[in-house]
Amino acid sequence: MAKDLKSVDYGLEKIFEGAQDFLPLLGTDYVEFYVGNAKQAAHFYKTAFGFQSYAYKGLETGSRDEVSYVVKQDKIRLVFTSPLNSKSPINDHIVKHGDGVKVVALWVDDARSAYEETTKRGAKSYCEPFVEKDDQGETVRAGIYTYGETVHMFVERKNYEGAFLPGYRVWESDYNPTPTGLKYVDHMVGNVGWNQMNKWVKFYEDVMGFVNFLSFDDKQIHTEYSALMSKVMSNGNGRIKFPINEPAEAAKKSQIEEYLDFYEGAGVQHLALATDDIIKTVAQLKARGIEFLPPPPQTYYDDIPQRLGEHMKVMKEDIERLQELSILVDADEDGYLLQIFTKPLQDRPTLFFEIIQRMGAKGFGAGNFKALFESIEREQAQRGTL
Ligand code: TYF
Ligand code: FE
Repeated sequence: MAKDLKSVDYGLEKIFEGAQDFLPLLGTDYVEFYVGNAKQAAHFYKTAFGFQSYAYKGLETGSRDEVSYVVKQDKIRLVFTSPLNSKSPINDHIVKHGDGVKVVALWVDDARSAYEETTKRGAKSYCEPFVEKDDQGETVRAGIYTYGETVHMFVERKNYEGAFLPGYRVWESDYNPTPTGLKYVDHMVGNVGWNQMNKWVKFYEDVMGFVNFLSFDDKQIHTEYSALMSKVMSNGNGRIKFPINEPAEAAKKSQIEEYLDFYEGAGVQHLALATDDIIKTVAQLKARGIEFLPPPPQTYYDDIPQRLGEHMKVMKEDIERLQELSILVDADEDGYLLQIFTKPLQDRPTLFFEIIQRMGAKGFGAGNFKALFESIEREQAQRGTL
């Protein structure tokens, strides 16, 4: 099964010349969530997002302290992990943060080298390289901390043929709802505390060899009420993109601050999942009960031709259909993109998903920020946290 995770052409190869090559990354390997009830979480992500049963470990496989369900859709693998008793340290994570992302795992050819190169540049160790084996071969993993209690695991699977990782068995299930067209993780965003953004930008530069290829300051990212700053970090081949947000001072509470309050610290704010037919994907997700931010006002859709300029000529999607589904559209010099954001996916207003379709554009939808943040604020107001 390791075989189908071959490199994908993201159209970004080698554009980040300033990046360093001491940490070659092949792609996102998996994203692991610590949740209160992994069985139910996996069911939700299968039912609502069309993920497929993939791998499992728990009491039946000899895992006495924790249970993990792995689901998959094209290149995307999500792991939902829960503790099986009160002694597991996973409990502390859930008590503090609620359900959330613990591990952003990165696929490498050499996990020992990834660990050495990053720890010698100052990364805080989460776990030293360890080998896991079964009759399908062996994997090597190692982990370092990033912002908050979030971890990057380096996953080396070149000598492994099995399902997911040793210790897991294939999860056979008769229940596998139709996929919704989600293909790969486009980017993953971290929210960090006040004035912490540049510290984490430096971490990704110095420790991981990434480059800062886009920045948005509070003059660009603000509404009447709130503000934030964001810098996008990318590895050299462009497959791993991590925007980092921090709150900025404004009239009312920033959405980043709301996140930090409820997550009780820094953490993953959103996963952007790519599709190549956003209209179909979003229609499916809505039919399955996923809630998205409500559409921006009519003027937003009236302004699309002006915002898209040249790209309007090649845009295939019907604006009325986009509006019906509350999909946003923006363009940059390379092309246009379509995007939409779910409401928070758990009880605390913390993690959400973005669905994105890139039609050449390499940006993050800066032209949508104002309309998007105003939508988020209408939700915040309903929660009494604006
Ligand atoms: O990843 C991005 O930059 C876009 C826009 O709190 C965005 O998806 C930025 C900040 C934010 C929500 C969305
Ligand atoms: Fe995003």
